[in-house]
Amino acid sequence: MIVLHNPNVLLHDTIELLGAKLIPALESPKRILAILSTLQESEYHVQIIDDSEIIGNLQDCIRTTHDASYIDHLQHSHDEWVTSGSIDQDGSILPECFPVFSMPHHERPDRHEVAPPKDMFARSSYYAFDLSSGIMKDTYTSAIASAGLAYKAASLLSTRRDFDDSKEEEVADPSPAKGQTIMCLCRPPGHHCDTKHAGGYCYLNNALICVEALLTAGAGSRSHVEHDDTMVGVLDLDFHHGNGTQSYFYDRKVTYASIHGQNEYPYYSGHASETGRGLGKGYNHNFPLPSGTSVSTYLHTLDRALDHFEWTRLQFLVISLGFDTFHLDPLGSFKIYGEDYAEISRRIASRTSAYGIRTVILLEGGYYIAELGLCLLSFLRGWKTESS
Ligand code: SP5
Ligand code: ZN
Repeated sequence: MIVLHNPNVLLHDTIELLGAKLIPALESPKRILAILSTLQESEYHVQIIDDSEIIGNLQDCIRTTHDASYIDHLQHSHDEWVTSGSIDQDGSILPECFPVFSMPHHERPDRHEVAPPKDMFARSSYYAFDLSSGIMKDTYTSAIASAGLAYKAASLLSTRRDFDDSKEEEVADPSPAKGQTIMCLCRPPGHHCDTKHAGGYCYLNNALICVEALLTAGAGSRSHVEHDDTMVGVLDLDFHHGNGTQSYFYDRKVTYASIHGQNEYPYYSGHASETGRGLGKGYNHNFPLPSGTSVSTYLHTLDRALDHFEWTRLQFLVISLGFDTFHLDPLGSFKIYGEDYAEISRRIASRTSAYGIRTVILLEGGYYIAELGLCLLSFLRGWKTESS
């Protein structure tokens, strides 16, 4: 298991409206600092990634997963607000007026066809869906660094030479023993944002970027492998449903399975009846669980979720991993304890190692900072007992 970090992820530090209070966002740099300090005392080495050497390819990949005008908004809106005197350099932009239309249904424009408003203040809500995605001066830099970790992991795993110096390279079926795993200490997280809306502390969807990078590399580097969506799957274990990831793959054969709090944020998605559409019908699997869910129910549900992946076709698994399922998390309501993450991890790794699946783990949420590092370490250790 390799752990990747980029110090630029620490720069983004903003505010949110939570429970009618405008507060420093719970999704803060302290989360990663806490994880790094726990890992420093552990047997795990953290590899520092500099995104300058991958930036061109990363930006191409981000343009396939996100709208160009949205990326431009993330990159330049803060400067624009500062230049016009609307905000201080150390301030954060929050949305103002969401595009909800006051006309009968048949006259209502499609949400995706509405042009961005000319008004600078209005654009902040055109490109967001809630008030927990403030934009400060370094938001774009951190979002790129976070996405860069996901992209780097994908390129390391698809260049099998980096890990495997045996002659396996030309063999069609990877040896089960060669399933490699990379954990990315991503921040900001990604699974709530879609192609053009920030929200839920997310700006660029790291899982989408990782999957697209894996699909492109898988198709490009090994000619006998078709660009086939079924070779990649996403398992989402954050407490909140990954609405952005689900919507992106909804009509594609990329398997998406999510276990999350029922009737919780982001409120309008995550129902078990959402199973995919068109080509993607049957590839989307939601497992909403009630408040107070214990680890035994959770593990039983995890086994059911894992049954939905076509393990013999799959080559890569991307895990959106949130520790907001922890019993003390301020945004979660499950009863999962630190040591339980080792068992959760072990159950996943027993499948990925049996089938030689290369895995990328992306950090999503988790806000109980005092034990965040221990939760993650427990997950890493559980993985190790199963995979090596
Ligand atoms: C990546 C991730 O975990 N994002 C989660 C963002 C959730 N933000 C909104 C949570 C709303 C909870 N409402 C309770 C308010 C009163 N305490
Ligand atoms: Zn979450």
